[in-house]
Amino acid sequence: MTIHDWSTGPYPARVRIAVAEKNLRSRINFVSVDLTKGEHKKPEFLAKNYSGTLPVLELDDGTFIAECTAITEYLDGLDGSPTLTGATSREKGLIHMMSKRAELELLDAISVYFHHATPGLGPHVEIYQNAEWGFRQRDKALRGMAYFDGVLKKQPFIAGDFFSMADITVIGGLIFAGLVKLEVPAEYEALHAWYARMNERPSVKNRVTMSAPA
Ligand code: GTS
Repeated sequence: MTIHDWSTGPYPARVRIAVAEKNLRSRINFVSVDLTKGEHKKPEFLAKNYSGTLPVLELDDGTFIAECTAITEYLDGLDGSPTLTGATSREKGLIHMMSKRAELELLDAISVYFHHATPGLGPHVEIYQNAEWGFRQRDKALRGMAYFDGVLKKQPFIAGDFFSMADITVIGGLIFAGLVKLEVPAEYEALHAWYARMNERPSVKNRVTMSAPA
C-alpha cells in the first residue's frame, strides 16, 4: 500500500501513528507530496483525492481512500482485530463521536486558523484568506482544549478506558497547536498530563522518522 503523505503534517501524523500502532510499517510505501509547493492542489493529485488534502491511502488495486478516520478504519480492520476504532457497537459509537468532536472542536479549527489568520502555506497556496474567521476558529480551539481537559479529568483516554483513534485525533490537534504556537493553557493539567503520556508511545514519538530509509 502507498500513503501519499507529508512527514511533518498533523493530519498525516494521525495515519502514521495508526500505521505504527497496527504494526503495518513494512507494508507501507510513503510518497511525499510537497504542500509548500501546492502539489496537493494540482490536477494529478485532485484525481486521487477530490478534497486536495493529505494523507491519502492507495491500495494495491488502485483504490484511493482519503480522510484520516476512513484510512484508520481501513488499517485497523485489516487484521480482523480492530483496536483503534472499537470492537463493539458501543465502542465504535463512542470513538467515532469523540474523534469527530476532536476534529470539529480542535484540529480542524486550528487548521482553519493556520490557513486564514497566519501566512499558512504561503501566497501561492492560500488564495483566499479570511482572518476574522481564522481567529474565531482559534478561539474555538481554545474552548476545545478546555473541553478535552474536562474529559481527561474523568477518564484516562479520550473515548474512555483505552487508547483509540479519538486519542490520535486529539494528538493531531495538539501537534498542530504546537506548529502554530497556540499554547495549551497551563491550567489544563489533565490535558497536559495525558499529552505527556501520549508522547511516550513509540508510535507518537517516532511518527516523523518512521519513513526515513533504514
Ligand atoms: N479532513 C481531512 C482528513 O482528515 O484527512 C483533512 C486533511 C488535511 O487538512 N490535511 C492537511 C492538508 O492537506 C495536511 S497537514 O496540513 O496536516 O500537513 N492541508 C493542505 C491544505 O491546503 O489544506
